Amino acid sequence: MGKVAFITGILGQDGSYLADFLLSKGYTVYGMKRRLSHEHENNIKHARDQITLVSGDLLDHTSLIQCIKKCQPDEVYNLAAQSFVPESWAQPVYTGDVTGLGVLRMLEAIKEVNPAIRFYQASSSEMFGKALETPQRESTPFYPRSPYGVAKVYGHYATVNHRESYNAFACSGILFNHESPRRGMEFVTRKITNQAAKISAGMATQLALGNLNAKRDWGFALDYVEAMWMMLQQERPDDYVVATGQTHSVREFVELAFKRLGMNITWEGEGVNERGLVDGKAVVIVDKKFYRPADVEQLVGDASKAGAQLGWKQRTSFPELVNMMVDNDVKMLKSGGS
Ligand code: NDP
Ligand code: GDR
Repeated sequence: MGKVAFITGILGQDGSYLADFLLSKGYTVYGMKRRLSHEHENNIKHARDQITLVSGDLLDHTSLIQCIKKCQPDEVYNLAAQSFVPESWAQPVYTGDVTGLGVLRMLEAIKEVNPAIRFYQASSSEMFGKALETPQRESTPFYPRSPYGVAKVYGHYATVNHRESYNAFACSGILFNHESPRRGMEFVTRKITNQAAKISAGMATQLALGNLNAKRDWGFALDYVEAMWMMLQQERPDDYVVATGQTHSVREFVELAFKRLGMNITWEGEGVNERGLVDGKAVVIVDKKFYRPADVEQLVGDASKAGAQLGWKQRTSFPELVNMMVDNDVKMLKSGGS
């Protein structure tokens, strides 16, 4: 008999790729979906008939118990979160409740219904924040810089604590930024590729961004969901960093995206006055409103533990990722999407 997986956050970027990956491994896949005023099942529409959606919310402990009872999973992947960092300053308590306490609610639901279930927690490089060493590894101390990062640290330690207190098979995957054509439009990579595609098609004239100097370790989401699965197939539960080991600035991402569209950017000015020019016209501008109260300036991960113990490796390079996202947005615009 194939295994059963229950994925929270299945309609998001990672949840949808993980569902594809687990279906290809013969899993029965259940996903949790909260009640929203608008349906948005775009990311899973190609596999919709193979996935069973159940109703629940990380804010509602009872709903989690009911979900676990209904699906009887072998593995739970907790990918749901309020995951957009800037929103966590606008809604700090809500973010703490969903992204932090929500993890504990799920762990407690599993303990109550079936403690043998294997659990994956979607932890984040944002926990390293103002990084205390470079590159960041499993032993690097945390220094979160946003209410989101603080909530993820809570979720991480709740996971570790259930492992140490109750012998739970609970793993925390500390994943660095990973992107894809399914990335939400508000995150910087997708915002860039989508707007660049529009500019190239004559449907927009400018791209407004915040901190161009921020550097991230960007990988491809499909490569990363494999690491989540690998963690739950080990003999013993543990925590792992998943990253590419390379870091690039937002500015570099912009340059590559426009280059893919045949536009070469040159830069002039500094800080909020910096502009990216194509043929003398400012196509990239800086807008203060996209600056954060406290930013994470640079992240770069050391995934050697995941490489040595899980056999995980990155398959998609940074330029391949940028090109894939740009090409997808060009195609989407041509077919009438936005
Ligand atoms: P997305 O924002 O694309 O997906 C998050 C999902 O969580 C959404 O489908 C959302 O549902 C769901 N969700 C939000 N609030 C609740 C709630 N109260 N109850 C139930 N579901 C809820 O995130 P990603 O796929 O990019 O990331 C997956 C996880 O990994 C997140 O926890 C994120 O914080 C973490 N992470 C992501 C990284 C990345 O680079 N992508 C890196 C490191 C960690 P709805 O569709 O209804 O809004
Ligand atoms: P991040 O991703 O905060 O790292 O969190 P995001 O793409 O939002 O920002 C990355 C960096 O780009 C800078 N930036 C901008 N960001 C956005 N969103 N919009 C802009 O216009 C803009 N201009 C510059 C930001 O200042 C930042 O430094 C993501 C999420 O997926 C989290 O859930 C996850 O935990 C981490 O990655 C790892």
